[in-house]
Amino acid sequence: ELRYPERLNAAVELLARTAPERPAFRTADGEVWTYGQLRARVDRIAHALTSHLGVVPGNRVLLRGPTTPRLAACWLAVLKAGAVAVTVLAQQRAHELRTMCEIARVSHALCDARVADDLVKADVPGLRLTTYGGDGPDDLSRLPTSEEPYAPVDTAADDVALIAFTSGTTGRPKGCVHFHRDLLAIADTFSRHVLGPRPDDVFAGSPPLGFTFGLGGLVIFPLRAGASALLLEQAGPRQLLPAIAAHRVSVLFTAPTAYRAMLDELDGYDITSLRRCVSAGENLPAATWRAWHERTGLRVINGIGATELLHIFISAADGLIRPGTTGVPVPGWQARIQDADGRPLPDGEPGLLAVRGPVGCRYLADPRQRQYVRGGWNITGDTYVRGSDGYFRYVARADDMIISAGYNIAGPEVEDALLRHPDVIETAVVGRPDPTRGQIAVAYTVLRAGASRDPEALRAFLLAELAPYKCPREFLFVDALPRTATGKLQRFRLRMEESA
Ligand code: 3SK
Repeated sequence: ELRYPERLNAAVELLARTAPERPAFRTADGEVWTYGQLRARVDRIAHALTSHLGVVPGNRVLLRGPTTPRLAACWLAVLKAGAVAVTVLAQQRAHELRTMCEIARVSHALCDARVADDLVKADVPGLRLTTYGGDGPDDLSRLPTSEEPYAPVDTAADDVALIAFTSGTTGRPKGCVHFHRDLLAIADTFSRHVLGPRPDDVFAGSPPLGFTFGLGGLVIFPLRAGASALLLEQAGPRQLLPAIAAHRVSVLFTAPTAYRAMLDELDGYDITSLRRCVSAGENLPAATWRAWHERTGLRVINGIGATELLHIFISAADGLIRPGTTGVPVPGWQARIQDADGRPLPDGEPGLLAVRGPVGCRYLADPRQRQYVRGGWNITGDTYVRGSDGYFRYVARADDMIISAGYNIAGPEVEDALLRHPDVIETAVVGRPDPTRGQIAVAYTVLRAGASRDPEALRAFLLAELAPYKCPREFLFVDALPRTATGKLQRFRLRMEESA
């Protein structure tokens, strides 16, 4: 069981232990911030927040910008000042920002000067907006501050430190409230027991800091381990490979689609520095795991996490990995499969994934809390099955099951099979209402450039891989699939097209 002192400030904990000359953050163009420099910058920002901007403990401070050391320093300063960081994505637009500011009752914002326009346009009543990295009169760099060490606010372990938003794949955003101790708990469970970071590790990856997958993987885990992180403003598959090679990245956090896309670009890059590859955000198809392993010799650590629970709670590493499964509950977490009434189901039967552990879901003033937390378990909305070996295998999001002529078809299983076809880059299989069968399966597919758009070839391929009832009745070829700003597939958009 994790035990933390009653008084705890997560930023102090993350910054205090590492020697000042050690590197903390790096950038693509070679800038290095040591722990000593990071501490000094955090303290300067914290002074400006409290003495000049009037931030007091408990105030909610919106943070928005591309992934940079400055953004990470602002996040740490907000926590050190006892305020609450409200993290959003740089891609979110004025209307979404206004909604999130209203939900979280944001009083102040620190925003990268390059993306401040949307926040200005959001016109949030009473919001005190300060930019960073710019040269306007309201930029942090212009505010009076102090070079003295900042005396951190003596927060309680269960004072609120973070409000992270999730819209899932649809719907009004939900603000998830997390405590100071939660921020350390994710490092002391998944990172410590599954990842096993070392002080000389260099972390990097694609998820932004406004997504808790990125906040954990690129700030909390490296700092907790005294390691460093390469913070990339552009972190698509095309930028990741040269960055890994140039900066000798050893721990990579990205999503299944990026692993698949990087496979096509690997030639010419030395990625032998990598020792850990983490995949989350979406289910990792076994075909992608195998292809990456064959080409690189690396065994991807698959994981399922949620903004509600901050980070990954089921996973496995090294020899414990079983491709095609997500893994087992991370030490400190429990998981089970249950039916819609909360009754546990036997191994081998698919049902709702229920988890509990050191971090729990607390939506800010949202009735959907009652659906997510039931009988002390967090119900993530995923359908899983647990094997007799205790491994959890993803079936589908609970609403991604297609029921066709009485057969249950899990879209992700068909997608996994399609991804084994050499011409398929990405695919999503969804249900279309059908007068005789209830629903039929339809496959939206992105093919490699130059591949022929031949539905019969895909059908013949699938019939050799799957039971015939699982084979989509229709194949549609598209240039891209709809995704959220954090890269999650938006099946509901395809379903809407299908029922229109
Ligand atoms: O939403 C997710 O899929 C996720 C995965 C890993 C860690 C954190 C999150 C939110």
